Amino acid sequence: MNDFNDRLRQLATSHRALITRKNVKEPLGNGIFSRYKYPVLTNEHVPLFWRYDLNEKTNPYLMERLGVNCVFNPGAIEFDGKICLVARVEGNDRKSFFAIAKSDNGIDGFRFSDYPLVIPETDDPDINVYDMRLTRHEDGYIYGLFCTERSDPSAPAGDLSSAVAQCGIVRTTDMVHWERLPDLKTQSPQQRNVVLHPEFVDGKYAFYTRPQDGFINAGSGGGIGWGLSETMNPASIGEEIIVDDRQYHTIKETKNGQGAVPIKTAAGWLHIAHGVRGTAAGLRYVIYAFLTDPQQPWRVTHRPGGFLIAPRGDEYIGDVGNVVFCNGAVTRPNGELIIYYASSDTRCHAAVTTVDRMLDYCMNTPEDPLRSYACVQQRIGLINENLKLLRNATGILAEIRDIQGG
Ligand code: M1P
Repeated sequence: MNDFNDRLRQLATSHRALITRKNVKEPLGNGIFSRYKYPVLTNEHVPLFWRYDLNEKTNPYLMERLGVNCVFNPGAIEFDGKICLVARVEGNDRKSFFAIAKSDNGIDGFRFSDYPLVIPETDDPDINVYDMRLTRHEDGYIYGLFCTERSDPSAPAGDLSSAVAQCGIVRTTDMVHWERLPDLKTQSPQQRNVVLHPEFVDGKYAFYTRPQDGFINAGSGGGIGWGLSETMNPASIGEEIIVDDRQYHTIKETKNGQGAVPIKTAAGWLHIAHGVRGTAAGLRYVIYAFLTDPQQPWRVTHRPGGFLIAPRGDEYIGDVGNVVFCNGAVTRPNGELIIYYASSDTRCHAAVTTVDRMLDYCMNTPEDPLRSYACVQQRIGLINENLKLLRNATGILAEIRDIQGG
């Protein structure tokens, strides 16, 4: 066998092993959700024929010709009995595009379709597109709202980094053909993390927005916003109100954004979002949850304090470290909820829970009391109740008391 064929065989063997690897649920978890051991999608899941020229004549060294740097921030939806992730695939050239990967169970066996998604451009071509949220709307379409990024025309000469982010919109009925609609119009100079609510509100399309002054900085803006549009083609929001503001010395001090499409439950809309704060090592992105009123989805009813998911272990490492980010979740008919999240802008993971557990989490986890002293009081309340229970306990509860020598 020549070198080319030998290398080809090795590539095929390791790719097959990766795609068919069974995922493993972590043994104990925190009672709220369970992580899975392996990422569900990585750059190595991308088909070999997207990356290599497989013709020995034109690629005798069997080099990667169009490498893929990372696969992250997937939108998620169940379609035709499969869990579909529309992932942000970033080539070695830094441009992102969308590609769909499907799995039967949503935790392993994801395979990309043969081609990436073709997202038509508007008259003002996108330079970069990313982070699609997939909403199955009651009007019958599946909408994909994503970030479209273009260079900032008002940037001073020589500034090749300033950009304008806005919300691009596509829709489909088959997850194959995507119709591009005009970008969402709002009064904010920048928009990212825009999500379409799945139901009409007052007969209008409803959007979660994230108004902000700059490309990176929220400035005087920030917070998860809310606005209505009469139509989707075009979609245009006048006034935006803030549903969930950022707040001093919290996990969402710097900025926050709606993540997955909110999930309708008996107790209200379940939201999974991200919060960002500054640290000496740069920004830290975590995932948090909250609940809004069933009839008034813009009104928060429950705010469990702190983060739901923060980076752990290898998740800290990647192109943009200390980041977990969610823009897709899927509920299954058995009540299971799979939260898809990416770590450090590099790879995609699944965290599995149920809607019931998440409601318990949202409704019974105390709010962030916002001051250290108040946090201590909050914790003393929990300790007091537990010690009362442990005082005359037997069995495993007694064992827990005895571990502390009490
Ligand atoms: O790099 C972290 C994340 O940064 C952005 O999120 P936000 O708009 O809240 O700052 C997005 O570009 C996201 O894709 C990225 O994961």
